Amino acid sequence: KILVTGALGQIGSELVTTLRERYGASNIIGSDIRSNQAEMEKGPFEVLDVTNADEMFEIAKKYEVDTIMHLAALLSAKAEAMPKKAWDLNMGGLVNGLEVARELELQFFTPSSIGAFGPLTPKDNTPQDTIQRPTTMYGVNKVAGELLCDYYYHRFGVDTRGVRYPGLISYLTPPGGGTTDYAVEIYYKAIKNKAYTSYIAENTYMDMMYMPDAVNAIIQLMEADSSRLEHRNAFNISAISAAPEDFMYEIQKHIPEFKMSYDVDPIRQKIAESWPNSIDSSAAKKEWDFKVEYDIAKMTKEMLEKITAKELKKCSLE
Ligand code: VAH
Repeated sequence: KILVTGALGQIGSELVTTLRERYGASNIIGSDIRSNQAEMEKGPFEVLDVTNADEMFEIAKKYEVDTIMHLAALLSAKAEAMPKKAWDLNMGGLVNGLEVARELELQFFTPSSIGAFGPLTPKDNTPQDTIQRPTTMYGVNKVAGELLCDYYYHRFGVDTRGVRYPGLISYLTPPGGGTTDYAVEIYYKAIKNKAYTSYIAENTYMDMMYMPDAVNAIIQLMEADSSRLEHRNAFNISAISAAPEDFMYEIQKHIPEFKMSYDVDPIRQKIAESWPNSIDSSAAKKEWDFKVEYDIAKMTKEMLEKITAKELKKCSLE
């Protein structure tokens, strides 16, 4: 049985759906800071503030879970706007989850991010093992989180595993407060307005991944044979290295009249420039057969189709 925190978030919502399909709805306990009627009808769901250790322990015990997938966190741009709150939630929630996993002997997953790298990190084909001196609160949280998860593995034997996610793109739940969110907004705006004004400058490369590949990576990693893992927290994984104009070209293949303009947000641009242009996923491929199904062309086709269908459904319901 798996407890997912942040189950209403960008990753959590698609992860819970996939886990319910794979392991049975009754074995997946969704949780988030707020309740959600629709979610509660699909399977077990609990309101959980991850900064409350006792609450998390009680829920894990009540459902006799054997795994925690901890996704509740503030993303990079929001964390930069409220750094102390980000520290309290991102680090407080993580250490609570690790303590519950230690006490109840649970397997534990939490994502890191390409945000765990900083300006001194080699930017192209960033290695699995390299310097990590991020200059954002989010990045500080992610590096500290990686070290904390490795500590709980080496010190207490907790089976902790993680991946460094690139920017994630999904049509189900939009991201909240990330730097890579432009890569999601652009699809919605392409359909709605046939135009998009990017807050990230052209020629700014970041790693990206379609959400189905991101969710499959968690399942692949968590089911991997532990004896094969030389690394644990956290594996570099990526699928696509792209700049805003790459999305424009792909979208124009489907919407030729699509227009792109730029109005750069200095805060998120600065964050983006401190991150890698492309990262090396070879350790994940070698140690747990990481693979991806979606490149930017296949992702774009599916995103436009799924969002169009979603918008049409919404209109018919109105
Ligand atoms: C963010 N989407 O923008 C997240 C992610 C690599 C980016 O960490 O903060």
